[in-house]
Amino acid sequence: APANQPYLTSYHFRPPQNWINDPNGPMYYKGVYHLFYQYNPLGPLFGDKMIWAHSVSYDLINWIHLSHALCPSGPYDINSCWSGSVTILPGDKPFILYTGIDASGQQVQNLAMPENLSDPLLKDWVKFSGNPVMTPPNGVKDDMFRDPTTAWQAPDGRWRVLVGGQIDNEGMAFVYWSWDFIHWTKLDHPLYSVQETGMWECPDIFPVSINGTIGVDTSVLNPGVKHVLKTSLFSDKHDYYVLGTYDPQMDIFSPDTDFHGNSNDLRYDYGKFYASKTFFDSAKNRRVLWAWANESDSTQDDIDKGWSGVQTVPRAIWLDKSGKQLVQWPVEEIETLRGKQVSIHDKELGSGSIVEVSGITASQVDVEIDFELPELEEAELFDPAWVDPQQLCNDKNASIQGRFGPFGLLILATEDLTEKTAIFFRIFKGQNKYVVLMCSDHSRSSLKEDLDKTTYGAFVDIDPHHGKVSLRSLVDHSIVESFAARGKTCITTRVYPKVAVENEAHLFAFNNGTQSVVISSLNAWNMNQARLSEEESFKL
Ligand code: DQQ
Repeated sequence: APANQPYLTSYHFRPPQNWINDPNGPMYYKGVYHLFYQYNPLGPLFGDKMIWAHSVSYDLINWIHLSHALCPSGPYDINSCWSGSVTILPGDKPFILYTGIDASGQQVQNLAMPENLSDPLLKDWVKFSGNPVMTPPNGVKDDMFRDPTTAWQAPDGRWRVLVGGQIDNEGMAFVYWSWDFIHWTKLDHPLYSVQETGMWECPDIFPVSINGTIGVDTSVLNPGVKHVLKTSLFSDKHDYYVLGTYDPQMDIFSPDTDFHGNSNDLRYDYGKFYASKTFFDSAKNRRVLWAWANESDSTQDDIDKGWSGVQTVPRAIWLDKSGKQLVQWPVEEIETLRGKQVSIHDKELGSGSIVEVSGITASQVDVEIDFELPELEEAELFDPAWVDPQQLCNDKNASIQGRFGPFGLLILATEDLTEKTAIFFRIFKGQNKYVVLMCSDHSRSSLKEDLDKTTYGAFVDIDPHHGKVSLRSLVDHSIVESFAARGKTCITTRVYPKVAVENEAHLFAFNNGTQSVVISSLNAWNMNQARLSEEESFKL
């Protein structure tokens, strides 16, 4: 990164400058990955003329920035082109459905199509002359109606699409029907709604295979799949999901478990991860998840940096064997950026010990660590009143000694540990099972002030009795994406160390519990920079 830009990421997707937020319309089309995203071409803060920027890739890692796909132009989107999705119609025809902020400030849904289907990069997009195709339904406020999903075709041949909204603080996903993708009719009832959850932004719905990790097209409906419904809750800026059954006759979604939109519910990620969207990647038969990771620094910092926001590393997403939750793992292509490797094997971490992982550039690294656990009989008792894992991580931060844990990694740390981001585990003994807590503690992440240093935490649904717990962290200057137990629990965080930048950054494994744990293996790789180029420079 340039000397005056220590927080600029090296392998996370971002434009050269300015504000970005939600990923829009990701797709794989004829050998090319497309990512559109919310972008303010005028500066580093959110703007009142948001557009769809457009980039393409052959591997989801290296990207070419193209000209903007959608900019405000007609009465139906003159005040912004907000989030939406792509659906590939039969005959290989991609259609964008997006939210326009119209001339009167109301949220409407619009269509756009590629100008030239034989252009391999689909550079130019034409807005449908009949826009808008949906306007806020009766009883729905003008600014509570947005973010259409990828549409799916039910067995009756009719297209369905969801649009996020709320009525009287009841968050919901409206369903629209169409035979031709142009004329849309709203169903009387929403697909699903939950009281007191407020505005539902960026809903997503997709099938997952019940057996195995293979992803399927959004329209697939058979006994081999179940459905995921995701909502981005505007009120608390988290992406929640629930597993359940989609009934194509009634067009309703029945969740397997209660859903309230609070800390008892499942999230894709328990850190900074919002407005996410998935797509089916037919090249590798997987479902891929993108999300926006906002900054945690101040508005003034963003103005000084000239940029704000990155996209997370795309993740493959599938149903866990338990059938009770999803699992996410960075797409395998990210491993092509791995350079120099250092390893540690069979190293005991006694009480209070710390081991430096030296010989790598710790500000830009992919690290995987497997801990081997001893007999857990003596674990601290878990108090059933501890229902909020984030609070628990806050109360028991990295400096508080336990029995089994805290143990984990100290990331973007100074040599003297005055700065460090601690990603760690604690293990407790519950009523009839052990409880594994994962924490991402940023309270000491920077000597700088004016940063959001909120600690994040979540439970990891594994049985540590079997002796192992693993952690992988992707570190990229100001973002750390961590995956516990091979992707069962994920926490993404933004951190801005003052001293522990570039070559001053160190990486350690630590154990601050009274009991020893063993690093059965640790592998860390320097990460090379991804190529993010403008189209012109790419041509050279
Ligand atoms: N961001 C978009 C909206 C969406 C929100 C505007 C979610 O369409 O509801 O940039 O971050």
